[in-house]
Amino acid sequence: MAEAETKSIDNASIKMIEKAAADGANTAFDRAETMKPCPIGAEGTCCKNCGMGPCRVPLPKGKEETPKEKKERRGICGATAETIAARNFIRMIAGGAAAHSDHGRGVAKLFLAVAKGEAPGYEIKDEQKLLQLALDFGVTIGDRSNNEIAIDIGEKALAEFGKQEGEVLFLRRAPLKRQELWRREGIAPRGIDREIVEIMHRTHIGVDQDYRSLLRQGVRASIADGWGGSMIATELQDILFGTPAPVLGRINLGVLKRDEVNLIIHGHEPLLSEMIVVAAQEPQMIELAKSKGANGISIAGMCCTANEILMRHGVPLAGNFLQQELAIVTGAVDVMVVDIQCIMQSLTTVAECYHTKIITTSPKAHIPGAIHIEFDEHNAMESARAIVRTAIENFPNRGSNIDIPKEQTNLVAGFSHETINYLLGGIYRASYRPLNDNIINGRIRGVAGVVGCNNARVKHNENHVTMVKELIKNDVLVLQTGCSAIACAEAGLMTPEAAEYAGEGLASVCEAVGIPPVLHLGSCVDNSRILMAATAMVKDGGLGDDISELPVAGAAPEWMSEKAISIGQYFVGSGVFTVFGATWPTLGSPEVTEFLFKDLENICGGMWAFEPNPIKAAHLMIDHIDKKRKALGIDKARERILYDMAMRRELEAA
Ligand code: SF4
Ligand code: MSK
Repeated sequence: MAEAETKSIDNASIKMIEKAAADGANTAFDRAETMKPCPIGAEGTCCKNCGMGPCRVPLPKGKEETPKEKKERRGICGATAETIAARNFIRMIAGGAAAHSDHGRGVAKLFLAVAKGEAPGYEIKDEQKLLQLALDFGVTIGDRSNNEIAIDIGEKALAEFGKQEGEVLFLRRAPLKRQELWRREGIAPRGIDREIVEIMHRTHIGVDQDYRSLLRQGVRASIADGWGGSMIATELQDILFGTPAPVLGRINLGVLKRDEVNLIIHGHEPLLSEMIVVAAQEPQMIELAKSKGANGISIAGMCCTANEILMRHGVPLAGNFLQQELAIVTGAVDVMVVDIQCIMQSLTTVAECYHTKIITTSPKAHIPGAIHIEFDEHNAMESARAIVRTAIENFPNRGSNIDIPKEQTNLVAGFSHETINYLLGGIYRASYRPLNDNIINGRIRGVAGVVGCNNARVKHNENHVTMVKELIKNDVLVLQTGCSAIACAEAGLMTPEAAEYAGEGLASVCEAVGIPPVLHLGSCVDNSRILMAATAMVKDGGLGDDISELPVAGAAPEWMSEKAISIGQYFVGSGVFTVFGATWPTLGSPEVTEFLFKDLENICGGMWAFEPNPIKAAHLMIDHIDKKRKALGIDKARERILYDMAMRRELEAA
C-alpha cells in the first residue's frame, strides 16, 4: 500500500494501482518507474530534425564552459543549442495548436452540416449565442432563419483555418490595447493553419536560426490557437450543444455501477458523445440492457470529453488522464469509447486483463487491438447506437474480479463565461462589475487560471490540489479546465462548501453569490473561456486597459501535453504571467529560457516561469497579482481589509 500511496493523492486511484499490481496489469505508474527520461531531450537540446542527427548539444554540467567551447557546441548543420531548444519548443506549440485547431475544424464542419440540414439528430441549441457570433463575424441577421445565419457563420469559421492574409477574426474580441500590441509586434496570427505550417517550415534544417524570431512565431501560432481554433471549438459547440450553466455532478471512479452497463466516453470532442448520451436513454436500449441482466446503462466521462458532457448534461465524471487505465482495472467497464487526444495506447493491453472493449471512433485516431466504429456526422445516431449496443452485449462477459472504489464526490460545474456574467450581475444586467468591484475593494485578491494535465512524473493530482488550496486561502478566485479541474473536483474543491478553504474575503464573496471558490469552465479548448473572462474584466473597467494590467495569473502544475505548452504560450501572449510545474523543456539553453521567462514581458506583457513546488509556484502567482494591484493603485484597499481582520482576531482573542 505504501508504494501506491506515493503515486497518487486520490484514494480511489491508490486502490486501483494496488489492484492493477495484483492483477498483473501494467500501467503508466509502472512505466514511469522503469522508463527514465533522457536528460538531454528533457532540457530541449537534442535535435532530430534531419537525417544527420540526432545531434545532442547539452550544457556542460559541473564546469564553466569557455567561449570557444560554447561556440563549438553545435549540431552537424551548425545549429546552436539556442536554435535547437527554440525549435523544439515551438514544435511543441505547433503540435498543441494543431490538435486544438483540428478539433475546432471538426466542430466547424459539423456545424455547417447541421446548418445545411445534413446532420440529422443535431440542432442549434443556443440561438442567443448564434446571433452574438453573427455580430462578431459580420454576418447579416435581418429576418433570415437561424440556419441561413448559421451557414454563413460555419463558412466563415471554416475559412479561418486556411486564411492566408489579414487576421484571425476573434482577435477583434480582445481589448483594443492588446490588439494594437499584437499588430505592433508582428505576432497577430493571419490564419490558423498558416501559423502552424510556418512553424514546421521555420524549424526545418537551415531555415530560421535566430531563437528570438523562432519564439516569436511560437507566440503567433499559439494566439491562433487560443483566439482562433480553440475559441471556434468552444463557441460552435456551445451553439450546437448549449452554453453550459451550473450543474451538479458526481466525480471519481465510484460513479461506475456494479449492476449497470458501464460505458466510458474518453477523449476531447463532444460531437459523438452527445449522441451516445441520447442513445443510452432510449427505451429499446434500456430493455436490451435488462435482457442481459443489467439494471440500466450508466455513462461516465474521462478527461475532456467528460468535462464537455458534465458541463452540459451533468453526466458523471470517472476521472482524469492518469485514471484512464485505472477505470478498466475496476473490471466493471464494459466499453471505453475514445475519440481524439490524451488516449493511452496501453488501454487495449490493460483491457486484455479484463473484459473491457476499447472502441475508437475518429478517422484520425486508430489503436491496434481496438474495435473501430467510425463517427459519421451524417449518421451519428447509428454510430452511437452501435457503440451502446456493443457495451450492453459485453456486460455478461464481466468476470468476478470486480472492485469499484466507493469514492465519489459532488461538484458544481458549468461556469461558462456567460454564466459567470449572469451569476455576478443577474440576467438583465449581466456584467463582471461585482467581480471587478470585489477585486478593487480587496475581498478578492485576484484571479488565477489553473489548468492542464496529469504527469506520471509527479504524484497524481497533488500539485493541482496543493496549488489551488494555497491560492484560494490567499483570496485568489480560481478558474479551471481540463484534468486540473477534475483533480480539484475529486478533492472536493468545487462545491460551495469549499469556501471553508478560502480566505475570509473570497469566502464572503462566494457565500454572497453562491459559487464555489474554484470554478469549472470546461475542457482544454475551453481555456478560450478564460481569455473571454479576462477580456470582460478589462472591458468592465477599473482594472486597466489590457489583460496584462489585470491582477491575474495562470498555471499548469502537472502539464505534460504539447497542447498545454500552446495554452501556456497563448496565456503569456495575451499578457498573463504563467507558471508551469513538473518539468521545463528549454533548461538546456539559458538564453531561450531567459527570453521566455523575462524578455517576453517586454514584448507581450506576460511571461513564463517554472516552479515544480506548487506552494512556491502559488506564491509566485500571488506576488505577481500583488504587483499588478500595486500598479493599479488598489493595493491599499486590500491592506485595509487585512488590517480589519487582524484587528478582529485581536478582539476575539482578548
Ligand atoms: Fe543535427 Fe542540424 Fe540535423 Fe538537427 S537539423 S539533427 S542539429 S544536423
Ligand atoms: S485531457 S491535454 S491530459 S488536461 Fe484535455 Fe487532460 Fe492535458 Fe489531455
